Amino acid sequence: IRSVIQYCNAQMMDKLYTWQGVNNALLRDRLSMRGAELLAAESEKNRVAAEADELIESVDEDIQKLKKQVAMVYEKVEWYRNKMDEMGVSPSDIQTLDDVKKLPFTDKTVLRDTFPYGLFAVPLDEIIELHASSGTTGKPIVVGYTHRDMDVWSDCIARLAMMAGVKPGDRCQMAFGYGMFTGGFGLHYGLQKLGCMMIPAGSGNTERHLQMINDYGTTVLIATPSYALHMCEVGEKKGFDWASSSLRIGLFGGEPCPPKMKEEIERRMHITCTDNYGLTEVMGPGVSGECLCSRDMQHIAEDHFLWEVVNPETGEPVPEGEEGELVITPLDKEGIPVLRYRTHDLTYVVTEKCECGRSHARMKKVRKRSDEMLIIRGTNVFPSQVEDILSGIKGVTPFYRIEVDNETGLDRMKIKVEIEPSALSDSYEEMDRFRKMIATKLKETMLVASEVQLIEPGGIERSFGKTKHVIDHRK
Ligand code: DLL
Repeated sequence: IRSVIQYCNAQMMDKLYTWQGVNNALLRDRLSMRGAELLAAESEKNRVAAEADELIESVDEDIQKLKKQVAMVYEKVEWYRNKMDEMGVSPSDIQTLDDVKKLPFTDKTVLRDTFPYGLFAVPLDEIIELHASSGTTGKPIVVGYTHRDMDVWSDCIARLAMMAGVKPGDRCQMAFGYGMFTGGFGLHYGLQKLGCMMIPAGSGNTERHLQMINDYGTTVLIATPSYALHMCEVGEKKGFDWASSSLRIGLFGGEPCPPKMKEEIERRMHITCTDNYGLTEVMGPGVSGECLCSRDMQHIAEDHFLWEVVNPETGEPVPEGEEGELVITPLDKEGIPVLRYRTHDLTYVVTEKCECGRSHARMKKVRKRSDEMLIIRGTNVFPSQVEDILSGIKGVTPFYRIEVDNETGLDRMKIKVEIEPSALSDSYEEMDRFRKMIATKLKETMLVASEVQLIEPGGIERSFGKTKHVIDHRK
């Protein structure tokens, strides 16, 4: 009996040990899983903490820059000093980035009223270059750059070029004009700083541009998107072989580049292109640029520009991600340091980190301006709406023109739509049906009738620079 009991005990102990073993193993496993989780959580915590530190550091740097900038502007620019005194704001009121809201807005009229040098903050012998923007009416707007401004500008351009994949040694052919326009020289200096070879062809003479691409082995083209599209057309007519040309990248900007237009240029030229944004009053190109991850957005150079998005009517901030007017304060401009410049460009901004790894906030590419809105018989119409509708219609080219008048006492909108050769027909009825179909589509979205006129292929004038889509005879 004793030995049976001993045998049973031994069996039970074995089982017990086995269970304990299994339990311990499970426990150990669980603990190690938990350990791994904890480790992962710890490293995530460290990553988030490092990102937060980086953010705090960059915000801190921006605050210091803003404080310094406002103090300098107050001291050196009479217009701002008077304006801030009038508003009861002093530089010491600026302690956080949010305090920027206390500062006065600046718009084109201020630059016009103080033309030419009224807003300059340094003696003219410290200015090494002038640029100007003609605008649509009245006096031009002139801006001046110091040595340091030119340095910062070149850095911003080199940055946007690298975002597009441009590298030192690339051969960059300039199709912007080298005049007072900021596009030509701005990109020229920045690309040289990056170590690229500049081919300063300048604007116009498309056939010569095509010849130069082949002769010099151009790898990067700098142009407005509409001119790039024109180059496609001319190239195709002349039998230029885009597919085997040396061209790899397009750096575009200066005017809206709708996604479909960009896709079309990329497809026809066999290149990758980015669309880059900027404006003369705050620097020129280089304010924001597109990376290759989020193709419809542009990273703002936040270390040099403080951005706000405001309701264009009230000037009040709108929540993140909501469309409004972009307002920019350059943080380290010396020559002409404007505060809270109202761009009139409508966009929204997101601050979440981009897949490309860059942490600078991204603005949605600008498609419309608040001052470009047409009011036709009480209905608001943006040219970008017309563009979007036309881009969805087969047989229509991206070239169009809107003409508005009030000759009869009633607003009239005529939309000239250029068609592709494939859409041409000998039958009047067929062409008229096509025209009416376009007019119906436009009316369905814009809620206002327009007269559509079909224009033969190539019939709408091409521009070497920015394309003017609207002629408003009422102004
Ligand atoms: O166009 C600066 C520039 C030159 C940017 C070349 C990029 C490349 P402005 O002549 O002063 O300066 O015109 C500025 O053009 O307020 C926008 O309305 C429009 N704009 C500029 N770039 C873009 C873009 C230069 N990428 C005005 N997308 C701005 C949409 C743009 N609009």
